[in-house]
Amino acid sequence: MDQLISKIEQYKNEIQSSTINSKASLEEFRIKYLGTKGLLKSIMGEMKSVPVDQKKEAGQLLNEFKVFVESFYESATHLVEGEQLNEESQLDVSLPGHSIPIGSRHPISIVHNKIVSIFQRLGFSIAEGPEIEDDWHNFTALNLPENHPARDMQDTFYISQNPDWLLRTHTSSVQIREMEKGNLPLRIICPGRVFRNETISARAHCFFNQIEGLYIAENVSFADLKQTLYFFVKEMFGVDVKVRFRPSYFPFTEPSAEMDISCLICGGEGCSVCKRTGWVEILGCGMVHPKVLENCGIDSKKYTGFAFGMGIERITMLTYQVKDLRLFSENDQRFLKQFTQA
Ligand code: 2U9
Repeated sequence: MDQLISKIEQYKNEIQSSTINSKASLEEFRIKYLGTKGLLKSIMGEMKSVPVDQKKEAGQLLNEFKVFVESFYESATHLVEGEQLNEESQLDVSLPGHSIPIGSRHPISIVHNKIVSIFQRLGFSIAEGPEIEDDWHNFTALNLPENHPARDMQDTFYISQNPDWLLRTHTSSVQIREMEKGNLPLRIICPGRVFRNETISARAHCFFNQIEGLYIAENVSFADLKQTLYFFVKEMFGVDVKVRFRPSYFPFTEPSAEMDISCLICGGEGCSVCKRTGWVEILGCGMVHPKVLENCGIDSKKYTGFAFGMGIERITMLTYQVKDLRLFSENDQRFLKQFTQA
């Protein structure tokens, strides 16, 4: 009996100090203690040689030992299976996390944001309006004569259900809507997408983005227009860039002008971008035509105003030397990821 007790103690110590950390060592343990030729079976066999008066006590000890071995095996199995699971899912909580790739801003958005923030600093607020317009807001109110080529089906997308509806050809229509509200003085910029019925090429597209500006108050002069645009050019392109105005014609402004800046590529020396002239055109502008003011119910004797308009794609192409306008709407990652917010 004493021999049996000391054997059980010895096995218990052995089991407690054993390390089971793999499927192989778990199986080794099972065979050694719980297998058909295992130690549990053989120690149970020793009951035969225990004297009758001690059989009860020996039976209890052996049963306890059996429960001990089996529960040890069970816990070891859970442990090994848990580790196996971690290995399979390759979960290592000490590793640094996966970085989530962040996109980059579209070049048109970068330039748009920069232009908008410059005019906001001058006190202009943003106004928006519908992309589907009526003839009045897009053409008639802007003093575009009945026979003007812009009204032609060749140049404008009309909505087939209603001959009065069209896709706006400029954001001037938004400014007409703001002027009609009658809250003067008015100082707004209108960024937005506009549509023209053009054959798509490297230089033309059927839609593009514009920013137009409008300032209406008492005593607004052409000098105010020039100073506003000088400030814009210095902030946008830097203090060394030169500016010139050329007389022009638009039905909605009188007098009208186009503004050039010295070429950003060659600095005015002459290159392929400026077609060897040293100058590139960036916007059109002028004093709002009195007829346009009157069309919106504004007294043109009391109020005057200036307006300007520019294409964002054109400015973006000049800034980043993009040679093909189509790249802006093709969503090619190789093109888009090159632009960083300056
Ligand atoms: C109102 C009155 C006048 C906005 C103006 C231009 C000149 C101009 C073009 C630049 C390139 C359009 O994107 S583009 O093709 N724009 O040259 N825009 S004056 O004049 C207005 C606007 C609204 C009520």
